[in-house]
Parts: sequence; structure tokens; C-alpha cells
Amino acid sequence: MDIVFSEKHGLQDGRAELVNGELKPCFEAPVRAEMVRAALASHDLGRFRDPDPLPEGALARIHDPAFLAFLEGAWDRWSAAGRTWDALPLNWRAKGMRFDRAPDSIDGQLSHYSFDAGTPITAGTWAAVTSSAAVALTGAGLVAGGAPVAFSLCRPPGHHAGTAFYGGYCFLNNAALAVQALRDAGAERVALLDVDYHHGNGSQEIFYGRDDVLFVSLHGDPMFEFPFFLGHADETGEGAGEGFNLNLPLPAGTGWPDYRTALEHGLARIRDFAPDAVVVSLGLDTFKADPISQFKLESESYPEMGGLVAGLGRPTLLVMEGGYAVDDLGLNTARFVEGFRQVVG
Ligand code: SP5
Ligand code: ZN
Repeated sequence: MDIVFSEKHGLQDGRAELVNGELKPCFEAPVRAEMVRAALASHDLGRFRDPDPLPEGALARIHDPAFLAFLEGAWDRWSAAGRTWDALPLNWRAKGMRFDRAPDSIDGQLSHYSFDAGTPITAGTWAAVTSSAAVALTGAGLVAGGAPVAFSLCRPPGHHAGTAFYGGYCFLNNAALAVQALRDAGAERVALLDVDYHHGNGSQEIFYGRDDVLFVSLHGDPMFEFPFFLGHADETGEGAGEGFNLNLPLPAGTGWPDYRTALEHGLARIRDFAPDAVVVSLGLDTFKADPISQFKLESESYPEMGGLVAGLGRPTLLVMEGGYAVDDLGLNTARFVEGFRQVVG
């Protein structure tokens, strides 16, 4: 198995996020990817390779060009305004305020394009997020080229980022870019399975109207958990996409037996869809010791999870998303991959 990885992830190293009313060190930190890299290497789970350069126009297959231009230029505009800490927004729209006019100041545009105060833009953000996207697209190319499985060790993560918004530690939607690349390479139907603890609101928004991409997400119920405003079971798709979005929200405290039951339900829907390829948004923040999450999965749950996903028997790209229990993150990721590879070499 090829493991695609770029050192440039380290260029995203935010100073602080707003959590529990305090500015705290970012949970989404470079050490995460280093722990995963070390564990995949020490468990001898594959060959590491660098990403290929980002193809011209690849990001615009998913993201709005004005949003991309904003992300690329945001840090320079922020620092030109004399700010020294990371760029964070202060306020967002509420009902009755306007979506149709984008403000033109840097502060207004941070508010316009974001949905939380947990996702700082830094001097290195654009370089890091474009390298993370390249990691995903290179993995998609390997799977499109016939690999039964590949691992894209993306960082920053991507599943909260939508067509024209960022948040939830995500800027560009790596998994969605990979799905689209697989479609563009000839796969007629692609399933996107999201096992990150949080609902993949960006992925859902991107594919909500489409019947060529099935989105299945297991996550903390938005009645209690971030991102709060999407991820309910009654969101089933719209227009041509009706029936091609499956949300499986789960209560706080969910452990492996109930998680497995929901996962098997999601996997049955994917089998029924008969995809030519599968992309997995692989978050390990379902772990019991995750500092921001409320599920109770054990390290022993992950090989079983990997085996169940591999049982789909489809070419599969694993895309790294969340997971913040850094001491266990590498081992849990390696265990997922080991379980997967016991089924698919
Ligand atoms: C990719 C990914 O996993 N993004 C997650 C973003 C979550 N950000 C909000 C975190 C809120 C934490 N609140 C609970 C704190 C408990 N001490
Ligand atoms: Zn998450």
C-alpha cells in the first residue's frame, strides 16, 4: 500500500482556537500527522511517497474560485492590516442577515467564508492546505490506476470544508477532491464514507444534489455536537441527489457495539449503491480518550472497523481526517489499516 505524505502539513501550526470560552492551543496540530506517520512506518504498513504537484484547475472542480482566491490571499491581507496573531473571524450571519453580498474587507471576508472560530489562517495555511489536497489527489490517482487501497495522510483535514466555506479545522475538502478525481478518471459511482466523529457537513453540502456520489456519515448527533446545524437523519439529499445522502447520528457515549450496528447499516447502503470506488473520511476522534469527543471506541475497535470497510471489496482511498488523542492516534490509525489489510492485501 502506498502512503502519500507531505512534510508541508507542518506549515499549518495555528496558535489558538476558541474552546469552552478560552483561547486554547489548537487541537489540530502538526504532532497529529507525525504520530500517524511514525505508527504507519513502525507497523510497516506501506511505502511512503510524496504527492504529485497539484494539477491546474483541480481545486476548482469542487471549490468556488472566489473562495480559493480568498484563502490564498487571506494571510497577506491580515498581516498587512497589522495583525500579528492568526486570522480568526469574530461574527457570523444569523436569520435576517444577508448571504448575497460578500463584504470586501479582510475581517468581513473571514466572517463571510468561515463558520467557526476554531480554524485559524496562518502564514503557512495556503501552502499546507494545497499540499494536503495534493496528498488526497495523488492517492485518488493511485486508486484510479488500479491500486486496491491507498492511504492519503492528509493534514489539515477537510470534511468540514464546503464549496465556499471553511471551518472545523478544515479549509479544502480533501476527500471531496479525491471523489471528484475518481469520477473524472472514469468511476461512474463513488461512495464517500465518513467515520470521523463529527458530521462531514462540507462533504454533504458538496454532493447533496448528486446521484453519482453517495455520502454516508456516522457522527455525534448534531443535537449535541459540533457542527450542530447539519447531520440529522432527515437530510437525505435533494433533486437528483434525493436518497444519496445517509446520516447516522449517534448519541454521546456510543461504544463499539452500537457503532458497529450503525456502520453495518451504512455499509449495506454502500453495497446497494455498487460504487466503482470508495473514499473513506478516516477520523479517529471516535476514540474514548479523544479530548473533544464523546464516543467510547477502544483501540481494539479499529481493526474490526477497518475489516468491515474492506469487506466492501471496492478500490478504496483512505483519507485522514480528525483525531486528537495524539498519544493513541498513530496506533489507532495503524490498527484500522491493519484490519483493512487483513481483508485486502
Ligand atoms: C476534522 C475535525 O475533526 N474537526 C473537528 C472540529 C471540532 N471543533 C470544535 C471543538 C469543540 C470542542 N468542544 C468540546 C470541548 C470539550 N472539552
Ligand atoms: Zn472530527
